[in-house]
Amino acid sequence: AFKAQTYGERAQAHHHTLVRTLFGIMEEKKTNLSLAADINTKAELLEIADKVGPYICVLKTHIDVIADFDQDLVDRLVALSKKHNFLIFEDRKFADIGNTVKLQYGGGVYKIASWAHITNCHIIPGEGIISGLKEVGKPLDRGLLLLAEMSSKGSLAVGSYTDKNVELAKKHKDFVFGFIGSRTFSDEEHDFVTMTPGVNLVSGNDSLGQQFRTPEHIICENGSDIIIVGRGIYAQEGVQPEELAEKYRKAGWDAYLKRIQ
Ligand code: 5IU
Repeated sequence: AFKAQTYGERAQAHHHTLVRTLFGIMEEKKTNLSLAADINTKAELLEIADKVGPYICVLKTHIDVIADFDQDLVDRLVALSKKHNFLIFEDRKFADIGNTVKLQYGGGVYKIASWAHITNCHIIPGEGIISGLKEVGKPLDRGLLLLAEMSSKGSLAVGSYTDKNVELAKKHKDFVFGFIGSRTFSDEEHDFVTMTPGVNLVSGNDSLGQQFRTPEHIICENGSDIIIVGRGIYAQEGVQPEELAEKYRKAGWDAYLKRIQ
């Protein structure tokens, strides 16, 4: 049912503050595109975030790959998120016990909870990881995605493990708002957001197990909500990233319009 509803309709009915904001941005900017910025210097990350910002709803970061990370980078990313109206998703993939992830999420060098609207975790340690992250993130109106599936070849996140993610998300829906996965996991009562990595205009694989599917397949057929695109946008020789971002924005949005028809 949620598959056929507009992002705007779902925003109005949703209990989670972050989802209302996210769907609102998507409607306003007509985009379900997230940039996966696996970039390793501060200057280059800021440059691409500023150029591609108008076309995306979410900027996905791996903050620990930035060689010259400092607090100023975070301050400027937050300023860009306000300038262009996008959310920041630190793809941290927490995987430790509740007490440890609290420290990793709230403190350390990166202080992720202070600037990332969204983060994610594996449920391999059990429910305590969600409870730990929630203690830090919920008071700040942050949101958590569970890694229900992965896009890489041979992923072990399948079957009953995927189902367990959905079960825990329902139990913690005051903080968990969705999944990383390849399709929708919503049912009649629960409206979850799915974000899908491994997206390219041409399906295929890279040499390290990544498997690419098209926006049409992911959004229209599988009912996912947001496409996450990295190298399709920033790794094409001779083509500006903003030009490619607009191409992916349009492909994702057209697939969504076809879905809600
Ligand atoms: N990513 C995946 N697959 C997954 C998960 C995360 O590719 O299952 I969870 C990340 C890795 C990278 C981005 O940051 O998404 C994909 O970038 P490319 O479009 O360049 O493959």
